[in-house]
Amino acid sequence: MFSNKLNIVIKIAKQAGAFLIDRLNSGKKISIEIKAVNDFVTEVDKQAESLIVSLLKKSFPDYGIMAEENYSDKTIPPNLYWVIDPLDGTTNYIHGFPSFCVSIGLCENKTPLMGVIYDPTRDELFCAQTGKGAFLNGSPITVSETKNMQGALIGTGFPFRNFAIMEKYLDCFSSVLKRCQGIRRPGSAAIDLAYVACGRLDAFWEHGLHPWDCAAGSIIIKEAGGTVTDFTGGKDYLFSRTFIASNTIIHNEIQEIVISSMPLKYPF
Ligand code: 2AM
Ligand code: CA
Repeated sequence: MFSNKLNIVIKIAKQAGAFLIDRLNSGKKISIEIKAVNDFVTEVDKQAESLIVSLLKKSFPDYGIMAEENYSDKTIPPNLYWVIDPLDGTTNYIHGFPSFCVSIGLCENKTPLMGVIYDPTRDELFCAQTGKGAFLNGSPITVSETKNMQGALIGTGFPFRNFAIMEKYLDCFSSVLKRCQGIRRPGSAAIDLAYVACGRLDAFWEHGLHPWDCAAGSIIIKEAGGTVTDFTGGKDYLFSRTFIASNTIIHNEIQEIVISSMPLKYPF
């Protein structure tokens, strides 16, 4: 059903997901480094990333790599490149809170073409490829049909490091909360995006995301019929650090609310 390339990436994501679970269940202490305040990396992130990168390089030697724990040069690779988050939701993982995943996207310039998100705690594999639809464990998925914010369940991410924006974020949070059915913040952006794609959430917004948090999720949402933009409504959602996703129907509504309190351009 899927292309060879997608099948290979699915296999790699599942292998990395199994590694995350085995390591968590092994009972062995996990060593944690602090990258910045409230920004952690564990030896498990690094080992899962090495595993994914080596397997992708073996199958696709000509493709570039942009991976969370080894992204130093900050440039967009010239050809097709993999965008990898080996463990999205590291803080959850450290606490054993079951919302974390492996996220692998394939991009060309600023456009995602293929995406795989694997949640090993629920054995849920979300994937998509341009023009071929979006899937959860092999079955087609679509975004919700929720008609307005009043009927919507919304995902977000809180500021966790740069607290300069806190007041504006809380204003924004309050405006969204007053207009919708509820807000959820499980702590893995990639899983939140997968949930927009399959209709469990109707929309999602966050600032400060990196390409590896949202590359795979963006193509999965688009293939499921959703819309992904930056805060201005433009297409720079992977690199602008401002991100809104929705079921398309409520996109303008949530964008308007978000930008009524949040600045349009990052850094804020
Ligand atoms: P990460 O675990 O891969 O770093 C959403 O808030 C995103 O921010 C998450 O997908 C998470 O990706 C990242 N993040 C980093 N540190 C965080 C923290 N202390 N709390 C929540 N999210 C964090
Ligand atoms: Ca990560």
